[in-house]
Amino acid sequence: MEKNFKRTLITTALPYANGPVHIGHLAGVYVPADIYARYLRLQGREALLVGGSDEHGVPITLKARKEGVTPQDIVDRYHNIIKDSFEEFGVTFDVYSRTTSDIHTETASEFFRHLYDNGKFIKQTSMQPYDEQAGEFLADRYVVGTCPKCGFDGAYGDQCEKCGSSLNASDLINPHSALTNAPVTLKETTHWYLPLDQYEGALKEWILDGHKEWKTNVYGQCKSWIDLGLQPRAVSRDLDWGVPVPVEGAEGKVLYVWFDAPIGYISNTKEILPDTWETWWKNPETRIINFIGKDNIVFHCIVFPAMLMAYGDGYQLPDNVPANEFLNLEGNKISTSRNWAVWLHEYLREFPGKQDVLRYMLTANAPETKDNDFTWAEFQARNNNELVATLGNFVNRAIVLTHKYFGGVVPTPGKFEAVDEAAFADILTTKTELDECMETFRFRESANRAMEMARIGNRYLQETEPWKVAKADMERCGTILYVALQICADLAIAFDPMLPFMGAKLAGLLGLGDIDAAARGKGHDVDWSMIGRTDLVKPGTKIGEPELLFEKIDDSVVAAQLARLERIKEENTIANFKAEPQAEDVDFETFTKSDLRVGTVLECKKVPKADKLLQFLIDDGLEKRTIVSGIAKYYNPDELVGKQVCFIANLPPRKLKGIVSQGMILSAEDANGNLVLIAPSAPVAPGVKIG
Ligand code: B3M
Ligand code: ZN
Repeated sequence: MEKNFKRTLITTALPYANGPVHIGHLAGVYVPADIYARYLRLQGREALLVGGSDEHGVPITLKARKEGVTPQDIVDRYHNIIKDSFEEFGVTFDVYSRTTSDIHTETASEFFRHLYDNGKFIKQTSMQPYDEQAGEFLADRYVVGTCPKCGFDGAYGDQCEKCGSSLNASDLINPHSALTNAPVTLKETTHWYLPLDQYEGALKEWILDGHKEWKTNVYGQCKSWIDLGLQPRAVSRDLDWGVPVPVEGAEGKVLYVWFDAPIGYISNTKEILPDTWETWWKNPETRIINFIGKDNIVFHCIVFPAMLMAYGDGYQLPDNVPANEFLNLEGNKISTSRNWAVWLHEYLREFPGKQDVLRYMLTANAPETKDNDFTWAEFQARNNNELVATLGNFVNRAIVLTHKYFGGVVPTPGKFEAVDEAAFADILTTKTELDECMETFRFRESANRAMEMARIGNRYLQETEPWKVAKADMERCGTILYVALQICADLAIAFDPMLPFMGAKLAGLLGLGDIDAAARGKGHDVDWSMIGRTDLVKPGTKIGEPELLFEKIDDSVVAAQLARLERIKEENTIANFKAEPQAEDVDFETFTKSDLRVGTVLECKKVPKADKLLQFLIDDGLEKRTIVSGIAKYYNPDELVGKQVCFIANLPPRKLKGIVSQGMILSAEDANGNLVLIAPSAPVAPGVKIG
């Protein structure tokens, strides 16, 4: 399988610039891609990491309409937020551009025109969803309705975000317009189609026969698409936002966003390498890797490759498409529209200097083979138990002891003993495993292998006890610390792709040189192959002062994040609440017969053997009355004494658990399904009538 590639072009799915990026995007695409790029560059292998924002398509225009601004406003706002947050997060893009750039418009137009001129498209007229009220065709997400597969009533005309099925507008139950809510009608229109069926044989041979090494989730999806039989796919849309279809008679039509977006990888390469971009796209010695999420598999493995085959001219197909599954957040699907996410730009603000903690969490818990859950409790545990207690602790001990016994100068080692040789050998074995994981895109296990090196370090210090040896044999103590410092240097390099901020700090402390430059392909003080060497940190080097690499995260931090999510849940429930239809009218006279009053709580206690019931003694202005109410789960009885409540006074008394209840206290259900008492907004006299 391994060919002799000279360079690697790494692309990352272009996020829609209709919102900031969140942990789902990071775990699925950007963290693994950056790890891989840094890993290659640290080896001195040539790599290019290409990204950018996807600024066309219905996701953008829908958002613009919702806010009453132009699509350009939306993409300008989010492109900048996304770009800046990636940079601050340490993602080493060689280019991060956008699909509204001139060079992209030119490149995508030329691509279409080339296929058009070579007869690669078919032109078809068909009936398409249309909104009579708005006078517009309803492309993709402009049609909403009920998913035929899972019954979700907010499914889009191209996809159900609840169950992930890929759909056509005509599959939806009760399809209506996202613009006006009007029922969808059909109107005739003409589009260009890429006849995917003509590429079926070639795709089969390339993927099903030629790439059996691909991840099973990716290979499996490709196989089921191909087995179902490929159909021609429209590559244009009736929209006014996008790259105009560059042929005559196509007024009011733009390229389908999934036609232009992957060409963005090419345009963005051209943008930084105007003279040599073809080396990255058309040279068989270049290996192309597309990092994406699972919902983009068909576009990257079937549609875009068919476009490249249709274009010809030496365009290379990806060698691998290591798509990840989805990350959930605290048990629920991440959703931009429901604000159910941890947003990168907010994380950076709330956790300054803690980029590596999130990078580590998203790597160690990456959804590589199945959907995974991000929980704040695990975030805390991985930080406290792994980054602080295992990695940070080992490095700190080695550095502190070197300062304590050798004034912070790397000691000259004596002869290595068996335990020293064994530690070096263990590091080398672990490095081989780490390499294997990195090469096969198994970054979860890479994090585990790198952490294993810290465990090797901790075990080594535990076994050799330099703090005891120091009392009797300073030379041996020096050898032990020398070995420990070599392991620290191994950790700086081995972890750098995953934890680049820690890597740079530690490399600096140990005088290894500029590891970040090496990981960006802009210098080469440090090389991956140095891991495991016995002379990485030189004797006589003055190392930096001990400083903690990671800090403990308190329970209160987790609690604050969970409280924030609770609030979002409540906001969503309130926003999505569907009020019951109004009850039948009652005449005024009937209504005035009900006697609603305010009362003051004199006493309140739990009803024994009834976990739902509270027994109230109410001052109702006339006398005292007892009312039993089913709100024990939501209130502590002591808190209610002295409070005012509203109640229906003239219901016939009824017995509950042997207690005669004279009336009913009014309450309503809140967003969490808890009952809340209804009370006057300012104190009134007990017995005052409501009406
Ligand atoms: N913007 C879909 C997405 O963000 C799309 C990816 C384009 S990659 C060329 O999931
Ligand atoms: Zn569905």
